[in-house]
Amino acid sequence: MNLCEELDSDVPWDKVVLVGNPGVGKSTIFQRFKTGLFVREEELTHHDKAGQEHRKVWEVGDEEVSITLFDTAGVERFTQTIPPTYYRRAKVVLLVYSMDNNDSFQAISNNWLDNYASCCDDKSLTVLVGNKCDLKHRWEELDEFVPRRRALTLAGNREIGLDMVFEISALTGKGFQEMFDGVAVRMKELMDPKPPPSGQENLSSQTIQKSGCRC
Ligand SMILES: Nc1nc2c(ncn2[C@@H]2O[C@H](COP(=O)(O)OP(=O)(O)OP(=O)(O)O)[C@@H](O)[C@H]2O)c(=O)[nH]1
Ligand SMILES: [Mg+2]
Repeated sequence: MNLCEELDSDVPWDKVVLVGNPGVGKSTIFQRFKTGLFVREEELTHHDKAGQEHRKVWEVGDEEVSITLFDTAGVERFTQTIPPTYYRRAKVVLLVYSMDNNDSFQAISNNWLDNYASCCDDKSLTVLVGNKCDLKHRWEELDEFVPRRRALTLAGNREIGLDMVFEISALTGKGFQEMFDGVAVRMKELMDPKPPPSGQENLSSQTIQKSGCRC
């Protein structure tokens, strides 16, 4: 077994990673996935902040899909990057921005999208996640807010399926189930692809073919 294969054997086949600027809510999303609850920042232990993974069988309809979700250890706070090993062989990349923070949205196209492209699985799924949608009702009083149409435009420009654009709140749980349902269904398709009806393109399919290194 060469070094690459050896490293690969440690990577869960159902790997889903959370990526995005500091403070967008990655750890809060992770905690809701793990516990089903909103966990306040003050309640996070050192262990929680050290980067974690958690496996869960997600039920959608009568299907069961295994998901191992990864959270960063927060190095992006200091370096604006996440080490390639974090993305290694990921099946799904959840690109998270905070809906009340334009910079975090800009960083998706200026930084994160190009950061991981060559490092995850050959076929990986990119998902755009606008977190903190609970702040939407305060839109008028907030200095900035990222409207859904901007996320849809970005998705269109970067070959991300429009059905993989979600707005959620890790605080209230709004949109959370729908997002993981959508991801789970698509993961199932990735693992068990069905051919499109003859003569038809599978328009909903937005698997991005990656090339180059498998870091
Ligand atoms: N209003 C609101 N606040 C949220 C939501 N999700 C997270 N937060 C808050 O946003 C702050 C940052 O959340 P984290 O989960 O620590 O963000 P992170 O992306 O893990 O940040 P780093 O680990 O520093 O990269 C915390 O105070 C959270 O409680 C949400 O959906 N709505
Ligand atoms: Mg965090």
